[in-house]
Amino acid sequence: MRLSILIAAAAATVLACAAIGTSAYAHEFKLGSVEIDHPWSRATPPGAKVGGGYLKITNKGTEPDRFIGGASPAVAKLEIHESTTTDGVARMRQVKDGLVIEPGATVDLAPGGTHLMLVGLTGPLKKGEKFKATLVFERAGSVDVEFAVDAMGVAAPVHSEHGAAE
Ligand SMILES: [Cu+2]
Repeated sequence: MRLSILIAAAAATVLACAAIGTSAYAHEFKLGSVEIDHPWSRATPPGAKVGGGYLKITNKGTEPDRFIGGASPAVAKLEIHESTTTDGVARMRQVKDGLVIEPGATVDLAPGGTHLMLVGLTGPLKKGEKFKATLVFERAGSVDVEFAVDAMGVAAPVHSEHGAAE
């Protein structure tokens, strides 16, 4: 069981490397029936201790999976956060049980909504840089991805392979 997860993770890494090889931002990762599109983040001001991580996760399988978190050398902790607005006050809270992704569903972690919280940045995130992270799913296992850092404050990823000449 553990070995098969390792093999799957290795295969996913190779796939991801092949994708990165074709274009700086051809940016998609796959692990079993889970597809991860565009992990990205925003540049942070000097001294900032937190940042946001954004991505789309699609479950192409026939069973629900659960995104339970991850880790990155760029931060002390990666937490899944949910944004809510109560009485006009925006708050975030940690999603401790993870996010269920139903078969065929895509979960969009984006600014202003559910997101990954990068807690305890080891240094500022700079536009144009990338950082590695491992994302963990209950069924699919662990997948290594790279987050691309976009400009400070952008609402959506500027980089995209969609619409690029191929
Ligand atoms: Cu948050």
